[in-house]
Amino acid sequence: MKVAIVGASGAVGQEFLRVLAEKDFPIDELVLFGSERSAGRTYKFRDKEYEVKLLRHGDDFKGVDIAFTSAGAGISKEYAGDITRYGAVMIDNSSAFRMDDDVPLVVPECNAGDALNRPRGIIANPNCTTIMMVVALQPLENLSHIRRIHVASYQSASGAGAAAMAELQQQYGEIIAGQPVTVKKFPHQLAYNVIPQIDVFQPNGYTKEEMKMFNETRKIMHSDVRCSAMCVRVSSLRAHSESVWIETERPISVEEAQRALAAAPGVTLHDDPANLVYPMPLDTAGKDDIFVGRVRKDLADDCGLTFWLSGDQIRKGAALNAVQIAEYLIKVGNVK
Ligand code: 2RA
Repeated sequence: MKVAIVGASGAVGQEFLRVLAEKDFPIDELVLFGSERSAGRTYKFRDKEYEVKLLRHGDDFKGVDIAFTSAGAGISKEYAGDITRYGAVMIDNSSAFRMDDDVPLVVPECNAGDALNRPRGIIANPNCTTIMMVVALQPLENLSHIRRIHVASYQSASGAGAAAMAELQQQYGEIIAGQPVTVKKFPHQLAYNVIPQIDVFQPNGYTKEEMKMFNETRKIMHSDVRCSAMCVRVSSLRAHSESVWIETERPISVEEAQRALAAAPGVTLHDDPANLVYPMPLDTAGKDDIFVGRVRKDLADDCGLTFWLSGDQIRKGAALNAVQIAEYLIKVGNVK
């Protein structure tokens, strides 16, 4: 298997290297690509050093079986033709193709089979907040159709990339040293703050991030569900959390929901409030599963259930989900 990573120096690119190494993914040959800024850097993978090549138009993807791309929507759009021309499957982390009808949007726990129908050779990896939520929603949807979702997210600095994580840490250092605070990657200072804006505002008053949760959830779950989201940046470093309220067609009891969640692939139930057990980003960072807790009835809705989740945005929210898609294709013999 020849594997390419585009955007190898970014937070997600680096996580691809870790996840692929940990999982013993079948790689005979690995090629790393990046921008002019990162070309020439070297990274270790399974005891061998690999140099990042400059991403350019041409035949560099000839012979590549799977290309994981995470370099932004503009780069994905510009290079998709070069990447897929000779048959490589492009598993794309950007928002470039997510809502295109001829590009499947896949979370293996929900709709792995959609990955098999990819007329353009492209499979899109959903936005991190959507991935994390649908992994927890699928076992509940299997019990009773979810009609409505309300969700508030608590998104860490990592969602804005490696430089943003560094900026958050720098801000705390500057505050402690009594220096002016550097603000480049976020619309406001994030240290000691929460920012009720992720991505840009749309004409309806929601942000792009919030509309991703509405649109992507419907596509992945093949559902008419309506999802109203409020996405907020908080000063945790690398795991996102979400408060979720759902309304189902028939009422689901807390015990029934807990049983379904505990048995679901990709979910770990951490729900023992009497012993102060509930998911928190400090504990879920670096882990593969989405952790769910605080499951309870919605006091405002007889058919409502509410819960809290937390998961590593760079792993399941990005690199791990993409690698799991590739693992599925390998398992069913559908790479080329
Ligand atoms: C964020 N979800 O947290 C975005 C990244 N895709 O900023």
